[in-house]
Amino acid sequence: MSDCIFCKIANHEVKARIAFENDRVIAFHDLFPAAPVHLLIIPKAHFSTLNEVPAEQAGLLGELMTTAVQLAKELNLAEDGYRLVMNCNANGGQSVYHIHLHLLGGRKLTWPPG
Ligand code: DGP
Repeated sequence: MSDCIFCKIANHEVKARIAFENDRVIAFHDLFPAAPVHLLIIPKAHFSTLNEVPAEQAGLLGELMTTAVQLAKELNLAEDGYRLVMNCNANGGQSVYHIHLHLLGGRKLTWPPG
């Protein structure tokens, strides 16, 4: 998607603080962090929302999750805890239409979110 900011980050056309990358997934620091640690883990392939991800891509969704857990461990969030969130469409609070898993940690997070 030529006009997608997260595709541009995945293609290294737009700068981001990258925490992890492989052929399928890239993780980078959120520009507007909502917690002391706030990373976004995205697939390099473009899917606008979770609704567009076919069942055959369940493995890719799983890799977003396992990447987030690995990063949480590396950043010493695992023991105290952290939150993984994926927002979908307007009511879910999605603002960037390229799926992304938020990894939030480093402070006590309230529940439910607003
Ligand atoms: P969501 O509301 O779930 O769609 O979250 C989108 C997140 O993306 C939000 O926390 C801010 C972040 N974000 C938006 N634009 C950029 C950007 O250009 N770079 C980075 N690193 N993060 C961005």
